[in-house]
Amino acid sequence: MTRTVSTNPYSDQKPGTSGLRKKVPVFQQKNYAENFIQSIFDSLDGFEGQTLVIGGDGRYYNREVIQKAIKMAAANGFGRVLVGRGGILSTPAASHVIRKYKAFGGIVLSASHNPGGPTEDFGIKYNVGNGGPAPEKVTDAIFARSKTIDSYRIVDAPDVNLDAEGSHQVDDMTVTVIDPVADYAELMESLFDFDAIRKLIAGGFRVVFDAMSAVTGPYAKEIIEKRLGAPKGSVMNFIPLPDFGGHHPDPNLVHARALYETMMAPDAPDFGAASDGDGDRNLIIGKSIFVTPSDSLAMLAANAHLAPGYAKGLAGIARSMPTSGAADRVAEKLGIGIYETPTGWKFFGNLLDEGLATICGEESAGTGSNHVREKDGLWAVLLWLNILAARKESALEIARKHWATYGRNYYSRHDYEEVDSDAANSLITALRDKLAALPGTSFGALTVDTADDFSYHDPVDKSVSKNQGIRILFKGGSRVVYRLSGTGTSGATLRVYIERYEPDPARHDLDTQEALADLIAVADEIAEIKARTGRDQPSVIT
Ligand code: G16
Repeated sequence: MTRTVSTNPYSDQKPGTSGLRKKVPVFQQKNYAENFIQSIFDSLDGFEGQTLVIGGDGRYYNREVIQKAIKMAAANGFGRVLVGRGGILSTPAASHVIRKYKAFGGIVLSASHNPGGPTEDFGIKYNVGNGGPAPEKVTDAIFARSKTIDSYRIVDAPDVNLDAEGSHQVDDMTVTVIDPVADYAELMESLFDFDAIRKLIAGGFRVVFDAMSAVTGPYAKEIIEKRLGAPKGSVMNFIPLPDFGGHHPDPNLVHARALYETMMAPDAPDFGAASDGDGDRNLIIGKSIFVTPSDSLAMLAANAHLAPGYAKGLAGIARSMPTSGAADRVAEKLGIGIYETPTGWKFFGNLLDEGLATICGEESAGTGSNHVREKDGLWAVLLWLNILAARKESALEIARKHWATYGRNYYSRHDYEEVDSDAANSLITALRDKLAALPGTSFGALTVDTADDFSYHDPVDKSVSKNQGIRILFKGGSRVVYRLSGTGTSGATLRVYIERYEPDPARHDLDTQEALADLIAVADEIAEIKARTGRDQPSVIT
């Protein structure tokens, strides 16, 4: 039986870079999750009788919100819900399930790489029928609705048993609990040469994958150990835990330090990788080499034709604006399109749907392709393995040859986390005010060529997204980019992206921070980072 429950709106339900992310106690406030879910449904048209996919990364509060979402979907008129067993669906798997079963859309419960637990982060994101995150016009409508909502609809029904596959009736709606891994594993097998990877591994090539006690554990166990034959134990931390074992499930050099150290040791395995809370990010570390996400995008694009799923070549490459220009050089050589979008995977959706881009990537450890409409951590790992199997060279050799061919884009991101929001906002405002005066100004050997606040004109739907990051481009191709994170949940996070292009192979073995030292100093001088944030150094350097 459907109930209409009166509620009061909350003013802070504005989706960020990727859905609504808040601390668990915020989501536990009366009707907070219900309001947001009803605001999603109220912003959509035509889902009567259609399918909704629901799943999450298994973090604390996942199961509770899944039960609410199921009962609300029934009350709002969906015909069917597909939900992952245990409430689990990695973000890329959810995207695939939406596409495969022609669902109307999906609700993905995750705060990605942010920590989980009773006082940590939770998130709700809506994905549309192409399997990708809702575009801005939809998230804007959801936010607008959340500010005026006065009731939500829910059926009175017992909780669905999420732990066994099978179908149940909730009022007039069918709920099917599905295997969260099977469809995704089959998709991966259709894209990559599993025989070649199996042979590589059988020949003694050692792979280690850190699932960071997050959602990719079951996926990586099935694919890397079971289907590709890596020995038991190759997948570490494979049980998804509600608090990720107390760690940040963020695959970067800070939070995946142990993996990094393993890969730098003299007896290191051949290939190391990790993925994040919800399985869409990746970290790639070859024996003795960390491959930056920007370089990984360029190297994957340059070699993708070695995998069966991409043997016909790529239509184009897309990267977010702060991602380094390494991929641009590959696109140029291949004679294919390159697209520069704002941060946020949602901006790739139109390019993928229109067939303009095949592979996309972001500096924030996200890479993916037109196989789904989300970035995909395991996909990147498998494409690397396929390339390694085909080229019979190490990751280090592949990287060296790549730089020798295209030049090297030294690249680093400096994050200042939990900065006072007012200080961060005024830093950005002050930078914006300076932009017009910067071109022509010199800082030591560096002279500013152009400076702007990035605006994106979507070539497909013609929408315009303004204020997407401040770029300062220097003569010779170096640049500094500043933006505030749209995924943090406490204070503000200032991200500073620093890049320098080095064509000379004799200078491809420098330490990245040293290679960028002059730009790092200028980045501070122009934005007055230390003075305005009160921080002597970044919280995280990647
Ligand atoms: C989300 C988006 C990504 C984006 C990243 C960084 O990632 O899906 O497309 O690059 O945020 O966002 P920000 O710099 O605003 O923190 P995820 O993995 O958190 O979903």
